[in-house]
Amino acid sequence: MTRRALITGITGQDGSYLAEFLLGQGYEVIGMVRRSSTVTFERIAHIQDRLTLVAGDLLDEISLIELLDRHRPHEVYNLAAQSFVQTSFSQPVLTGETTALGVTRLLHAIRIVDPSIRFYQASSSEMFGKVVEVPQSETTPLYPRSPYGVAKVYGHWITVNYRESYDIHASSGILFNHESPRRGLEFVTRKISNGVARIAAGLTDELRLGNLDAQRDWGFAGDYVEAMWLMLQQDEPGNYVVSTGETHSVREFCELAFGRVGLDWSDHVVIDERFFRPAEVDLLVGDATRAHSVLGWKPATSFTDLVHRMVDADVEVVRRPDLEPEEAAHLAACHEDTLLPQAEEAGK
Ligand code: NAP
Ligand code: F7E
Repeated sequence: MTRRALITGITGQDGSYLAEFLLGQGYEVIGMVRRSSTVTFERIAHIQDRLTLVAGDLLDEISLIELLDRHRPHEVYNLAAQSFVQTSFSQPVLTGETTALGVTRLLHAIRIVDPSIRFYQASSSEMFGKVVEVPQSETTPLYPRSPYGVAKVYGHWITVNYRESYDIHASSGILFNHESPRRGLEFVTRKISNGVARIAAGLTDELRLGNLDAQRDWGFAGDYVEAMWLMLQQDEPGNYVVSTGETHSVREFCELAFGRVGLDWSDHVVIDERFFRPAEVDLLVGDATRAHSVLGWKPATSFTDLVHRMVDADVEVVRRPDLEPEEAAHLAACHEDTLLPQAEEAGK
């Protein structure tokens, strides 16, 4: 029997890698997409003819019940969220509605339609926030530092609650930062790789960043989606940290990324107060021992390979013959600025 999986957030970075992975495992993949005035299928265009895309929104309970009832998936991967920490400070209510309450809406739809559906919740290392121990594992107390982190704590605990209350096979993957050439342009890794490519092409000379001291445990998104699937193949649901176990600063990311094209980061990076956050997460590093021992999962991509892969891909994008480099650069710059809460005041 062909297994069917529903992915919410299929148009996002992780959704596209997970869809590829599940198709490779022989799944029928259903992707939930929300209505927008422009097409948002860039990341899944290459596999779109193998997917069933259906309309739905985490803000609308009825749409969730109806699509589960119509498509009867065996597994649901809830990747949809307002996922940008900076935006969660300026849109805390929307972030709570989507990233927190959206999880309850989906879990409850599963409970009504078919409680045997297996459920994956995309939890986050942002839940550890102001960390109380190093490294962070499944038992580390949570101390979120942003409305996004708080919303993810809610999503994590409601997943545990539906597991314990209604016997739903609901797992929570506590994933540390994972990146790729498909990462949104507003996240720091892609902002750096894209900036490096634009500077190397002579389109601009500077890259404006915030806190260079922040340290993250950065892995490759393509490696991490396999861990999501493995969680739903276990006899018992559970919580799992997924991470590399290494931490690096934003400054180190810059050094490697600029170095890849023979440039010195300190000649180009400009510190801009607008990119600092009201409350920062200073240091994240995960202990994925449980994922190693129970799931047999290990990351395959090193930090250096990840940085090089992202820079190489952006150098290629900037060179793309079908998109004028100026147009690509302009689009990237506009995108960044519209996400800043202070953009209007700054006249951007
Ligand atoms: P992403 O690229 O920002 O993708 C988010 C997805 O959610 C997009 O497909 C977006 O659709 C969709 N979405 C947003 N609001 C929605 C709504 N109201 N209803 C339905 N869909 C909605 O995020 P990602 O990096 O792939 O991350 C996937 C998940 O993992 C997220 O839940 C994120 O919070 C979590 N996570 C990510 C990381 C990481 O480092 N990447 C780490 C830990 C946890 P549109 O395309 O229409 O905007
Ligand atoms: O910031 C610092 C910033 O926006 C990383 C999401 O996927 O991972 C992601 O959240 C660090 C922060 O990711 C800039 O202050 C410096 O300390 O790339 P980011 P994030 O906030 O860690 C977690 C696990 C998720 O769950 C989230 O969904 O970099 N930083 N200068 C900057 N960050 C940005 N975005 N832009 C800067 O100019």
